[in-house]
Amino acid sequence: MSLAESFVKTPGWLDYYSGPSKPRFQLPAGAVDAHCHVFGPGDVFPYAPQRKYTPCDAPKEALFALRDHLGFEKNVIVQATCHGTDNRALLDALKSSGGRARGVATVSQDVTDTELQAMHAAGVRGTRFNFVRRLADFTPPKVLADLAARIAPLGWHVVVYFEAKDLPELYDFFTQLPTTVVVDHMGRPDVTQPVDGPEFQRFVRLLAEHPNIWTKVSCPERLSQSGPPALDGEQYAYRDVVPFACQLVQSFPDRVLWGTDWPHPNLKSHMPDDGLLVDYIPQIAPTAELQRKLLVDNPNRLYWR
Ligand code: 0GY
Repeated sequence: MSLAESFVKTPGWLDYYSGPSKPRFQLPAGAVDAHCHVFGPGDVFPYAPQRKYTPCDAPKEALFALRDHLGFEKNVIVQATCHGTDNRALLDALKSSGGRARGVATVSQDVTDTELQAMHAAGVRGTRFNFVRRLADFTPPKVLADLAARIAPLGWHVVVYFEAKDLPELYDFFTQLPTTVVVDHMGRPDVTQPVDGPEFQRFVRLLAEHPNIWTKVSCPERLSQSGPPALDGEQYAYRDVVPFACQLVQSFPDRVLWGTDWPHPNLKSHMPDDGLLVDYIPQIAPTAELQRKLLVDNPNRLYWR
């Protein structure tokens, strides 16, 4: 039996949308998809034994084809938990991108300085700390703080992923990190709560009081409760998420990033049409200036300087 046959997708797994539409929104020149992943292929880059899910393969060729179809110039590829701390699929994608991809790796405390330098040479510019319990096992904060201190001299930043309900206990840890900190998916707010309510305003305060903290205003398809989904030509998808992202884009225009999150791991209800996801962007960044900052200036400053 080949390795490929030994990976069986998690039951109920939704594969990425095939044949996405061409966006109506024309991305500005130099736009970066600043949050996406590669998965496998499993027979070349096996999934990690400690993974919490087994995805469909989503190789670099498919990611780069989507980049070109949607009109992005570049990608920031984020190590997904299904590959654990084995960054080979990520590094391979970076090396084949012709300089058009940068990466965010996941590293353990055993990583050597030589390995960190090799990752930097391949295009890695950050490491990700994952606090979402369904995705990753607990790592003691001291271990993470030590890692942050080691990557800081490389000019890397820390990407953090957590659920809004866990922010109070993580707040002090985040604010003491010595690097730029990028929060995935707006800190995953509960969008049935008011945008000016205490939960989301805690997150707004985190950014307002800490100029080194950025956020990705991505993943409406994951956060939305009432849709409508980015399917069937819908031009105003995920309306319930728009006020949350709008507030962040308006308040912190120089510290926001956007990405497709392709191939959208672990979605349960539907798989978005990535072309329509791009059409969501003008709802949250309504002017050309905000769009340029979100899609071009900010990611280039963080990843290609
Ligand atoms: C995302 C979100 C998810 C998964 C991962 O690394 C991952 O496995 O990030 C999720 O399941 O919410 O950003 O892709």
